Amino acid sequence: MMYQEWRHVFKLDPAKEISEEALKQVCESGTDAILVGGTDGVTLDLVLDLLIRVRQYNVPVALEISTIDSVTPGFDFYFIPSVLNSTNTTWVKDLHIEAIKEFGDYMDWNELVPEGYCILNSDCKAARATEAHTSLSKEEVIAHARLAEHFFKFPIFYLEYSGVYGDPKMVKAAKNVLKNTRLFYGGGITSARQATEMAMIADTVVVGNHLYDNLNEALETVKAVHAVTL
Ligand code: 1GP
Repeated sequence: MMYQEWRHVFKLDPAKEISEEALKQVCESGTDAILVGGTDGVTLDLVLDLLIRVRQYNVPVALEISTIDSVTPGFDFYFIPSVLNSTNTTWVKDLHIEAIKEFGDYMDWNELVPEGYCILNSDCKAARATEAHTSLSKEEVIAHARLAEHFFKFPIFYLEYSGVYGDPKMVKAAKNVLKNTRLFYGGGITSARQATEMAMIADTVVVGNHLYDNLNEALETVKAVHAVTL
C-alpha cells in the first residue's frame, strides 16, 4: 500500500525499548505502516536494530530522518521533514542540502517523501530542537498548509502536536484548504475516541508515545481510525 493511502500509522522511536511481544502486536495490529523516527538519541545501530526486527513482519516501514548519520538502506520510504515553522533554516533546508551534497549522485529520489512539518506544541522536544514558532493562529496554520501544498508542493503536511492532544479546529482549518497534499496528524492520542475524532479530519493519524505507555489502548486506535471513512 502506498503512503497516500495510509490512514493509521504507528511511530516507533528507535531510542525507546520495546519487547518482542509488543512489537509483534504493533506490527500485526492492522496499522497501515510503521514510521521509525525520534528526536533524541537516534543512532544508526538503534535504527538498524529496529528495522531488522520490524522486517520480520509484512507491514510497510518508513524511516523519518532526523539525523543524516542514522540513514540506512532497507526501508520502503524515507520521510524527510522540513519544519516550515522553524526559525532556524537548519531544519527547513540546510541539513537537506548537506545530505544532497554527500549522497546526491546516488539518491533514489522516488523513495524520498518530503513532509512539510508544522509543530504546534511548544513543549515537545522537536519544537525546542528546531526552534519552532509554535504559537500560530488559525490563519497562520492555514498559510503554512497552503505553503506546503502550493509553494513547495509537498505530498504531506504534518501537523505535529507530539505529546499533547491537538486542537481539532486547527486540524480542520488545515484540512479544509488542502487538496492534493495529504494531512498527517500526530500528537497525544491515547484513546480510540481521540483517534476517531482526528480520523474524521486528517487523512492520516499517527500514534506514537502511547504505544510505550499503554499498548492495549494504543492498539485500539487502529480499528477506530479504520472505521472512519473520510
Ligand atoms: C510524534 O506525531 C507523532 O512525532 C505522534 O505523537 O507520540 O504524542 O503520539 P505522540
